[in-house]
Amino acid sequence: MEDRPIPPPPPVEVELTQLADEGYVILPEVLTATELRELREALEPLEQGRPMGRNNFEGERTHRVYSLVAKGEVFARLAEHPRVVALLDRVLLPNYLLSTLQSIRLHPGETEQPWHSDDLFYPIPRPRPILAVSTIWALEDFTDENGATQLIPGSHRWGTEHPDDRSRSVVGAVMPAGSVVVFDGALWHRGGANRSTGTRLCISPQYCQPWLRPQESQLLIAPPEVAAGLSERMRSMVGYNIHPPFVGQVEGKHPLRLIDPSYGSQSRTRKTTAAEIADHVLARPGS
Ligand SMILES: O=C(O)CCC(=O)C(=O)O
Repeated sequence: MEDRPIPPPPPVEVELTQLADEGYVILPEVLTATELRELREALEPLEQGRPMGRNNFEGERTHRVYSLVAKGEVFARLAEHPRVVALLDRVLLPNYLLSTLQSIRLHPGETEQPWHSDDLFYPIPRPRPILAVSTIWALEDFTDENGATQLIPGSHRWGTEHPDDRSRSVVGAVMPAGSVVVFDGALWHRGGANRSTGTRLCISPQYCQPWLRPQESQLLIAPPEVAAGLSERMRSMVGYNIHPPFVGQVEGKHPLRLIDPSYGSQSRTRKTTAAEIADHVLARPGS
């Protein structure tokens, strides 16, 4: 398939309104054919020989590859795609974190996943202010038959109810390969059943507020020598940053000093607001 021009996106305000009202928004056909091919090719060797999931949540007919941020630049780039970042920058606090970056390939015969929300492990009563945002990038067409993610519009505002115990409508995230669904971490959803003869492949980057513990221990996945090869934004997203004034510090210093010896000599205009606040509050190097 040839790359064709990507049409201009709708104003980000329109997407933000749908995200706030419905709890999700689909951004159709964001990736080019070349980007899709690169992602699929990078993933294929990582899936070889992997066992299927260990339970019906991971999916007993599903291959997952976790911790993708350190497994290829192409994955890290996807997790900081500008169309998604434009939304994250508006709904999460500065210095939000990458919570997990994983692929999910449903094979034929996979059954529906249990209903869940992706922020369910944070013990804060619902309804609650936004804690996390999930995204699911379709690397193959998502159809009702092959297990498109099922979403319950508006359920990000629910209290403690479970979808099995109340009336609700369900929408399938039916979308062509290259599209992404972005949703509030509190939205009830599940992977669908794959009743087709092919697979349904996605990559799911998920993000959380900068004061929460991410699902994956990103600082172990991307220790300083790995983080040095990541973009500035991605370093921040894996935790080389602070939530002001000092959550995330190391030895009383900004964690970027671990991977960037010149950090202290950078012009102040290049620093984020958070880094500036940190430098006011935290001890100076060597002190
Ligand atoms: O595969 C899907 O469509 C959804 C997966 C999911 O929600 C999860 O594993 O948390």
